[in-house]
Amino acid sequence: MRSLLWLAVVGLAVAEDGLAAWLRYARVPSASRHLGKLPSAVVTLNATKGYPVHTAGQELVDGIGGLFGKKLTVAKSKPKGTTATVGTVSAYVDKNPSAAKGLPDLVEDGFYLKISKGNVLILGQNERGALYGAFHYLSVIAQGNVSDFTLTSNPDAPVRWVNQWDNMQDGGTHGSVERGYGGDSIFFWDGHIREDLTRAGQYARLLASIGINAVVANNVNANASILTPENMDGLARIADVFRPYGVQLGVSLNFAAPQLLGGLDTFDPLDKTVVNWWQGIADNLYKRIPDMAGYLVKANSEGQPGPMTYNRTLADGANLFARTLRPHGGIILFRAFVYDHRSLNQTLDWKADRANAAVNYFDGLDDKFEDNVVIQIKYGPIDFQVREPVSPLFTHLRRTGATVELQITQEYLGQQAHVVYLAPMWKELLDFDLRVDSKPSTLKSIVSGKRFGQKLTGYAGVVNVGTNTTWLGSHLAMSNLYAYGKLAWDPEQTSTGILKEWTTLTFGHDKLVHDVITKISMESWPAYEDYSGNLGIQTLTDILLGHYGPNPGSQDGNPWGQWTRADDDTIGMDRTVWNGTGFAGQYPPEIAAMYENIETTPDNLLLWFHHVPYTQKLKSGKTVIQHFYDAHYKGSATAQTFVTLWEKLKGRIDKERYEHVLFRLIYQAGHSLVWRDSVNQFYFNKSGIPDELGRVGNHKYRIEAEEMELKGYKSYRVSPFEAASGYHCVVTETNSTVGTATTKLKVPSGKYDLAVNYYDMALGNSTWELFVDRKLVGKWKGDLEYELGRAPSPYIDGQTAARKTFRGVRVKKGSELKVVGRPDGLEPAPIDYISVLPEGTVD
Ligand code: GCV
Repeated sequence: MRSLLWLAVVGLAVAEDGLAAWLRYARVPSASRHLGKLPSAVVTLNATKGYPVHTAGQELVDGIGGLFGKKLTVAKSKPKGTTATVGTVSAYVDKNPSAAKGLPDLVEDGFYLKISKGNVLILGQNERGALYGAFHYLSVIAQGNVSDFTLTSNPDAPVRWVNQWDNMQDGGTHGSVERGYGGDSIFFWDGHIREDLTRAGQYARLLASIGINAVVANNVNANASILTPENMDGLARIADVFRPYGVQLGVSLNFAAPQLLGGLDTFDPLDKTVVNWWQGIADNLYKRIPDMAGYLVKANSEGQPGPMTYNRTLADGANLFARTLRPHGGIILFRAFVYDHRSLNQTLDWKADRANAAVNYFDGLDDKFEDNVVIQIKYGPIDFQVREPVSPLFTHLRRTGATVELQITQEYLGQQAHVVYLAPMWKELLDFDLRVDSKPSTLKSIVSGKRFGQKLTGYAGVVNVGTNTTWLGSHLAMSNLYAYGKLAWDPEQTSTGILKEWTTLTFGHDKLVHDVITKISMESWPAYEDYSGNLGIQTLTDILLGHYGPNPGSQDGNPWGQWTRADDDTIGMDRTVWNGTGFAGQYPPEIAAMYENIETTPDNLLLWFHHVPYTQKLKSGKTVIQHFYDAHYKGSATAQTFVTLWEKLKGRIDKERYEHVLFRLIYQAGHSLVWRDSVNQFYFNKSGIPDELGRVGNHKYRIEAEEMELKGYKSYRVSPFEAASGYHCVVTETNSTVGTATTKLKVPSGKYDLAVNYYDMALGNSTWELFVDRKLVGKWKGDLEYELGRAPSPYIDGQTAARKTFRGVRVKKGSELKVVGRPDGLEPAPIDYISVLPEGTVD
C-alpha cells in the first residue's frame, strides 16, 4: 500500500497536469547534499488512521521522499537517528511531562515547529494543527531551506472556510458548478453525491496544506434535496474523505426546505413544526457526521426564500438554525448578501441603491443573533467587482462576528481565461482602515475578531474548483487559492512573498520563471482594472448573461442595481448623503466624510461615490473620459506583454503547463483588445468626446470584414454595437454555406502580424482558414467553449469575441487576403475584422 501511495505522489509530479498543484514534492536542486539535515524516521504520536496526525506522518514520508529521495520509516516510538516527531501538544506532553514548560501557547489549529540538526518536532494544538505544521515544514524544505529554526504559528481567525457553488445536477443554476470555470462538480452528479470521491479527498489535502478548515460543498443557491436521507449518507461519505485532512464539511441550506422537502405548509422560522423539522435535520446530519462544521445560508436574496417572506427578521432566520446546531457544536454562516433584485428602480428613484441593502437589512440586529451565528459579508457592497470599497457592514457588527467573503473563482474578473492575481486586491481591502470610533480598525483586525473581541470570525472564500486537472481551469489561477489560504491564516503576509512560495512549489526554483510569473501576476489586476472598469465604475462586464466580456450598457436600465447612471454628459453613482443615495453615510464619520467629498475621494473610487461630467478633472489632471481611454490602452498593452514574457520560459518549465498557460495568455491578449475597443467605443459614442490621442475609432491597420468582397458571407449588425469594430461583422448566409471574404492588400511589401477578430459562440465549432495569395497561413476552430472554462455564450458579442494572430507573415503590396469560414451547427463562422500589423504593432 505504501509503495502504491509513493508511486501516486511521484506519478502526480511527473504528469504536471496541475492535479498536484503546489504539493508536487518535486526533487529540490542538489537534494543529496541536504540528506544529513533531514530526519530519517517519522514518529507519530497517538495516530489513528483516517485522522490528521496519521496523515501528517504519511505526508512527511511522501514529501521527504519526493523532495530529497530519502525514504523515511514510520515508527511508533523513538527510533535511532534523526526523527520527525508529529502529534498534538497533549500527546507529546503525556509522554514528556517535563517538556510542557518550554512549549508556547497555541490557539485552536495552531502549531509549533522545532527543527534542529535533522530532528524535527511538529506539535499541533489539535490534530489538525499537527498536520498544518507538517505541511509547513514540508513547504519550507521544498523551498530549499533545511536550516534549523523554531516557529510558533497561530491562525489569525478561527473560521477559514471555502464555499463551493456546486449544483447537485448539471444544468442547475449555471451548469454543474455555478460560476465555476474548471469543469464539473467533484462532489455531485445527477442529483446525487458522486460514488467516486477521490478528487474530493485530493481537494481536502490541498486545502489542509494552506490552513483551510471547512468546505461547504453545495451551492448557496441550495437544492432542498441535499437533505434527503440518501444524500445525507452521501454527505457523510464526503466528510469521510475530508476527515484525514482535518477539513470539516459544511452544508448550504434552502430556507424553504420544510415546505419543498418536508411537505409542511410553511417555512416560517418561528413556527413550531418548522423548528422541529429543522431540529430533526440537524440531528440526522450529526448522527452521520459528528464533526460537521455547520451551515451556510443565503436567504432573501436573488429569489432565494428567507425569513422575510413571513415578515420575520434575518436574525429570526439565522437563529432558527443556530439553535438546532448548538447541541452539536456547529456554527452557521449567514450571508449578508441580501437584496431585492426586482424592486430597485433606477429611473424613478435617484436614491435607490443596492449598495445600501446589507446595512439597511442588518442594522439593529447586531445583538439579536445567537452566539454561534457568523455573518458572512462580501468584501464590497455590490458583488465581487474589480474594485469596490470595503463593505460598511463590517463596522456595524460589534457583538456578532463576521467573515469576509472573497472570491477565488474569477466570476467578474476574467473567469480564469484572464490571469488576474488577486492577492494585491485582497490585501488592499484587508489593510483598509475603517476608523470605527476614530480608532484603527482595519478590515483584517475586524475579521480576526481582535478589533471588537468576537470569538467566531474569519474568512470565507468562494472557490468553485471542478473536475479539470488544473482544478480552476488555469494553472496560474491556483496562486489565488494558495494566497487565499495563506492570507486567511496570516493577513500580514505580502502578495509577492506568497507568490514566491507558490511559484517555487508549483514551478521550481528557476529565477527567470520566478521573475516572469511575478511580473505577470503583479501587473495583472491593475491591467485588468485598466481594460475593464475604471475609477470605481465596476467591472463593466455583461451582468445579465455570463458576467464575462465587455458590455457597459448592461449595467443600467434593469433592477439588478449595478448601475453606472451613464448618460451623454455624465457618469457615476451619487452615493453622497447630501445629494445621493446616502451610502457614504453608512461608514464611520471619518470615512464617510472622505467619501462624501469629491476632493478627498480617491480617484479609483470616484465614480463609485460621485456622479460627474465626463470632463470632470481627476487628481492626475486628466478628465474622466480621457482616463477611460488611456487606461484601456494601457491595460491592454500590458496584457500583450504577458505573452512575450511567458515565451521566455519555453524549455524552462514542462511543456504541458507551458503550452496550457501560453494558450490562455494569447487569448487574454486578444480579448483585452476586445475590452479596450468595446468600452472606449461605447463611451466615445455616448459622450461624443474624442480621444485626445486620436486612437479611439481610428484603426488604420484594420480591414472591416463587412467591407471585404463577400461570397457566402453577409454583413450583420452586432448588438451591443460596441462589440464589433464598425458595429458590424459578417456571418455566413446559411448554416451550411461556406463564406469567403477577400480583399487586396494596400500595404507595402514586408512581414506583418495578421490578426483576425472573430466570434466563437457555443453553438457549434466553425472553422476558419486564412490565405495570402492562395497560400494557407493558418486554420483554426471555434472551440473555445471546450478550451476555456469561461461562461459559454450563444451570442455574437463581447463574450464570444476573440482574436487569432499569425505572426511574421510575408505579404506583398496587392496580395490577396482571404478568409474562408465554414459554419458548424448554428455558429455562422462570424468575422469582425482583420488587422494587418507591422510586426510588433498592436491594434
Ligand atoms: C450563487 C452573484 C452571482 C451568483 C451567486 C450570487 C451569490 O450574483 O452571480 O451566481 O449565486 O452572487 O453570491 O449568492
